[in-house]
Amino acid sequence: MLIDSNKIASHNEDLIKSHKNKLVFTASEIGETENIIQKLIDFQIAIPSWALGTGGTRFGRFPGGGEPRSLEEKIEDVGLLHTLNNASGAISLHIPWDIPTDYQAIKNLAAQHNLKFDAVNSNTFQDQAGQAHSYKFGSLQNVNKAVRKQAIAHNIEVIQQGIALGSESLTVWLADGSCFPGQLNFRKAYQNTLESLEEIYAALPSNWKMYLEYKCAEPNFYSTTVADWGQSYSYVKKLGGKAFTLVDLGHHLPNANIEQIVSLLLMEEKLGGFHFNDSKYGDDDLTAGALKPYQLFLIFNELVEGMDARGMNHAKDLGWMIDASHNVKDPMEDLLQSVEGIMVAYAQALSVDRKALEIAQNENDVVTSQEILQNAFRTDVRALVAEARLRSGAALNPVGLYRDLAVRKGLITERGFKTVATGL
Ligand code: LRH
Ligand code: MN
Ligand code: MN
Repeated sequence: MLIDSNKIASHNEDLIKSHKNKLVFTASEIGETENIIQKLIDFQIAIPSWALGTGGTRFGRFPGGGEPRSLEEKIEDVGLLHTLNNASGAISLHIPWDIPTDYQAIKNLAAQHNLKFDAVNSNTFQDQAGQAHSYKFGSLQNVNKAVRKQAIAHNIEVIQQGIALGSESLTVWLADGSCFPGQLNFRKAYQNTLESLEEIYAALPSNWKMYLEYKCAEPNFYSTTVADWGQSYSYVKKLGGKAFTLVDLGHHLPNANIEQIVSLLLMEEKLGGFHFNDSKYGDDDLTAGALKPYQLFLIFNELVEGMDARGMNHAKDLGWMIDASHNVKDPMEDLLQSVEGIMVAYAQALSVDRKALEIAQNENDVVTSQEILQNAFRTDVRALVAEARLRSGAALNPVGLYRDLAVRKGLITERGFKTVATGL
């Protein structure tokens, strides 16, 4: 299924008048907006292949209709999102949930949809059919060398597949840890993990990055071998210049100050990228910006400040990825909402009066500092995000157009109602 550019044009025409009014008002509030709009046009967020089907929970799964049945159909779905918002120009694959067979054909298909391959993700948190050893007691940390070797070989194979697709980064997330005190010798688990990571790192091409994602708990509930940013940092620091920490917003202990973590990792040149999502309790994987939009804004505030201070390119120097999945929404609509939530937070952070903030901070003027940030957060910047879409040929209201065109209905007709995407 493809969305005709005429359909986007006529949708935009219907909305243009009210959009332009909002834009004029936003510009009158913010002042200089051209720079912000250009940065929004350049910004792209990778879509995780595993989010295109309805996510399950351990209590059940309720597949929606027309879910993608293959990697090709996942690419088509991301292509639809990118056509609607021109901000989802990449897909992140999870192997072996996604098994590329004909690499050239997959690359061609992605190129037809203007998509790049973002980080490839390895999976040593599940056993696969026909696998010699089980990951029940961990993968890279395992006390059994044969298990570690198998997990290392899998990661190296994922790198090879990524090379064949034109990806340039590997994300490693380990479920490794323990459920009970005494189960694990922490020091040996760390050593084994480090040695295993070193072998994987050695297989990285020179232009590649390795992202090491941390998570405080789940599926192990007593200890996690890469539990927090400090532990990830300790590994990536030892590994070398191509290894970075990946921040998944849902992987922290409650009330962690994620924006401060982000600022510190950036300063240490070890921030690799993000898995955006939102949560109330744990790794809830809810829509980005759905629950704590102020936190998301504060994270972007640190990113903009820190990246500008380092002369970094906002669009290219970090890995921007979503990692969300749900039981109750159409995944495509949900992903459009996540991208919008991220872009809004980014636009708000770009609109912060940095000079005034610096002066207020240097004068220890706490009230003014807070006013500056809250003023930016409370300014409605949605017209800037919409304008970025308009200028790049995408839809002013992506969710609205998705519904008007009955995209889901079309996918169900094409693929059938009872389809189940591979993934979580
Ligand atoms: C683990 C995680 C990690 C996995 C994905 C499916 O909770 O965030 O990024 O690869 O979920
Ligand atoms: Mn994640
Ligand atoms: Mn997660």
